[in-house]
Amino acid sequence: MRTGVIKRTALPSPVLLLIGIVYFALMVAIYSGRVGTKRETRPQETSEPSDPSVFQWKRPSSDYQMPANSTEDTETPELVRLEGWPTEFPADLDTYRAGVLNSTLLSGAAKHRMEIAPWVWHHRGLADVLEQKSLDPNTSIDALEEMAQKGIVPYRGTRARAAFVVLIRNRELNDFLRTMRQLEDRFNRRYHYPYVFLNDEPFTTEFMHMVAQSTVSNVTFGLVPTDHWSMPEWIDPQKALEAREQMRDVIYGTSLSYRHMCRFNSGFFYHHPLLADVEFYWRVEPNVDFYCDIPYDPFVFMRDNNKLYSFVIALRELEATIPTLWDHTLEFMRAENISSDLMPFFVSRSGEYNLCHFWSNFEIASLAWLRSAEYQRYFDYLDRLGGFFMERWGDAPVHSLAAGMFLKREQVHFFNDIGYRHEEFTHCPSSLAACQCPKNVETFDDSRGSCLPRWLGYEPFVWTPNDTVEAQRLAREERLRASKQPMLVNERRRWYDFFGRF
Ligand SMILES: Nc1nc2c(ncn2[C@@H]2O[C@H](COP(=O)(O)OP(=O)(O)O)[C@@H](O)[C@H]2O)c(=O)[nH]1
Ligand SMILES: [Mg+2]
Repeated sequence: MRTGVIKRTALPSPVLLLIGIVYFALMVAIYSGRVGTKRETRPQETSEPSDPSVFQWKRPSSDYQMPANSTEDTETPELVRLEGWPTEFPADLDTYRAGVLNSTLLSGAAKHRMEIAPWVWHHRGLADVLEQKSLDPNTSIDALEEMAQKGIVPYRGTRARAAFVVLIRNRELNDFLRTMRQLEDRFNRRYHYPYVFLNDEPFTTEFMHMVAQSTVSNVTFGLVPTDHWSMPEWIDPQKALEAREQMRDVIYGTSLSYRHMCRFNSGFFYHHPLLADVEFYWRVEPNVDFYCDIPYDPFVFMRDNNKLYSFVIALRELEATIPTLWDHTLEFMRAENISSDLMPFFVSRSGEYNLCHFWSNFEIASLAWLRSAEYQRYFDYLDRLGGFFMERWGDAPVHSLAAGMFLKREQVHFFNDIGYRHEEFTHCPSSLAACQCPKNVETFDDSRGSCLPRWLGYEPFVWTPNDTVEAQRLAREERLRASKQPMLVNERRRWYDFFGRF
């Protein structure tokens, strides 16, 4: 051994010096990207290891660990506070939250923001970082080179102020990652629109890391404010429980959380503080499929063509979930003197709601529309009636009937070219080369229960306040007659007639 050491140290010093210089020059060349492909491509902002202590003390502990064999590309994504949001909180977050909720100094949006702030986390995606750098002449070549190496498509258009909005539970992570992969591959890898994730419970670290790792777009994680996810004081919890018990045979009939979800999607999500700057949203659910390439920007399409609402699947609602929704909607239309050229799409000859609705698990729509005074009045009216809890009103028929009242036919768009599956219902235009429709799966378009043929053949004509009065008259007559409708519907209607309101 000793011999070897002596041999090495015995090399003539000019040779050592030369090797040193060559090695140094080679390393400089590699790291500055002039030689080979092994360049350090991660930008300064994300190459700094995040400080796990900053992150972990503020959230419930999780036993999740990033995989031990994490490579440079799968390093723990950095989660940071959103700009302009509070950054420091007391250690006891439950007490903090209760304090905010009890505060009489705060109200509305400011209160929601304060309440959820400790659970709001943001990950700045690499696409955003590099896009920013590519705009600066000093860094643009490096940024574009890095994008090319990492397969990040540079975006040079004018994006809409838009985001994907995902209401989701932690346990649905894997189902969402599948969906997200498809959404990225089919569309967002070229556009890098941000994602906003919402949950009635805090997101786990695992959820946030895995999601942030699965896209180069920006992602933000939030919490639903308490008063957007609780029973209002005018609902009697005991009566609501009994109502749920009565709906045992209806899908999600006994679920309280499902009702919170439907009410949140009907009347609150568009007020969430994380969506304050967003103009168009694309609602995405876990475990849905996207089958077609989307080579254009649907948000920009909506914006530039004055579209306010869109769908891919339209079908009939289960009547047992909305026994009195139509009666109340007619009442609202009468009170508001509504005329509309879209409402006839939703009404049968006998003046009844034909149960058609746009399936809201896919939705690209305008938040400004949902925030409009008229939409809000409709939601508030429905909410006071209690049907989100006493029946099981879904956000889909609520959005659809609102569209029927407040939108024109041409403001609603059918995205025929977006191949999509939710549960067992699929819309996939096999005629489009950009689509990979699954074998042996029928597109729902022409099936029984689909409202698409009606939509395609619908020629707008104006629904007037007189039509509302006539529909109410017909509804009263119909109810006096022995009805063939499901028992639950009749029972509910009797209940409604008896109590007037819940
Ligand atoms: N955070 C949270 N999300 C929910 C809850 N219930 C439903 N969701 C989400 O709301 C959406 C609709 O729920 P889903 O179970 O798919 O209902 P369906 O599409 O009507 O069958 C999905 O994105 C779910 O992840 C809940 O209790 N908490
Ligand atoms: Mg679903």
